[in-house]
Amino acid sequence: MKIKSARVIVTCPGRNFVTLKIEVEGGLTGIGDATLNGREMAVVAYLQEHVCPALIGMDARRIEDIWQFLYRGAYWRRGPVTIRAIAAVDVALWDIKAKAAGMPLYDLLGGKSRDRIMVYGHANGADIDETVDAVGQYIAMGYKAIRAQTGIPGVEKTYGVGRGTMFYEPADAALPSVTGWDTRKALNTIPRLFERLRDTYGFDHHLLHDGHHRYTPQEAAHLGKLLEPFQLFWLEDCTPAENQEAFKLVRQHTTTPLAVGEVFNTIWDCKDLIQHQLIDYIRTTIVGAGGVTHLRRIADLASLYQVRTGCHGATDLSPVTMGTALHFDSWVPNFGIQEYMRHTPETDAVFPHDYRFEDGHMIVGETAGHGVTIDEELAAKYPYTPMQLPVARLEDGTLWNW
Ligand code: EZ4
Ligand code: CO
Repeated sequence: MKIKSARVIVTCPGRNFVTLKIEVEGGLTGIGDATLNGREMAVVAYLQEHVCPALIGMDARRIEDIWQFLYRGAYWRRGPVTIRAIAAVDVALWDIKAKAAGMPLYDLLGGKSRDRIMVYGHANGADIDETVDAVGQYIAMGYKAIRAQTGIPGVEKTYGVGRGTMFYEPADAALPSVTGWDTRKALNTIPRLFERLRDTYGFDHHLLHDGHHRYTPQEAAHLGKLLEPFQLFWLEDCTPAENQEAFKLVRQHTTTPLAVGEVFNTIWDCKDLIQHQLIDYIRTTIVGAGGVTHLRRIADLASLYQVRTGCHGATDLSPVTMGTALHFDSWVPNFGIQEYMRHTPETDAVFPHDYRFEDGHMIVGETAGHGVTIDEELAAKYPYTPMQLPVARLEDGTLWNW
């Protein structure tokens, strides 16, 4: 089963997506997501210049060997650009293998461990009142788990607050826009938000919050402690994890469950966090961690320490990543939850798929492969549009973590 062609497709149905399409002799095709929000064309060049030419003639059945060839063979290991290019190849090859076997991908992985996938949606508002209303709307839509982010008085364009409630897109301008941050004001607001949410809706739903790397370890520990009475499902990215040891300080002060990993690339980024039981959920997903082949390795390590999965699922992960993640989620024994931000109707039309939302859960499709395709004619109608993520600055102008 020799690889005949490998092509990159860039499309912008409201936001940019990079997709790799691989065709093998005999005509089977598979696709993989290679989108890196705000840095899309770096992955396009990496694939077109350095990866696609080397794939031609390789045996598409040898997924593990091709993974090792692209990872070890590059000599320059890791990094978000490299790992997304590898993920795209890996997912396209799993798609082809599953199609050739006539099976949905989850069956190739070992079969389903569950019938449906619990997801969490994103509720947000300009202030606490609006956010409380937004959470109510998600409960009405059937969600069992909801992430809540609110505007913070005195903070310009707080992270996580959309300009409309449906389709929040942080990458909003050709050059990075400037947003604000103030930890004192956040610590004054976020616990009050969750107090209101529990007073209003009780304790039946899972509530989540994303700190988006803004707090120091001590501040994160303090926030975790303040949030304990409201029993969060998790507090995400409470502090940057480049120094994995930073989580020791947070962990020893709070029982609020901790999640991290949407910016991690490989098992090495989460090794200490998992081994020392400093986290409860690992957030890496298919496109961010080298595809099915490598994410499976991370999940197996995590399972030794009762750490569960919580795959990243923001709108900058294309429907190809969502579909593949749902197959992974169906199989993985130590599943925790799946993030689900709805894509726009334009994006859904460019990427026809067989998964669906029902009663707070996603239902994985039964089509052979990962169940997501691309309508190339439609994709061509939405040319690449430069968009970058914002930056964050403190009130005195200091650049902070966005
Ligand atoms: O800001 O994926 O938990 N979800 C998130 C996301 C990230 C975006 C960045 O591209 O933090 O919304
Ligand atoms: Co996040």
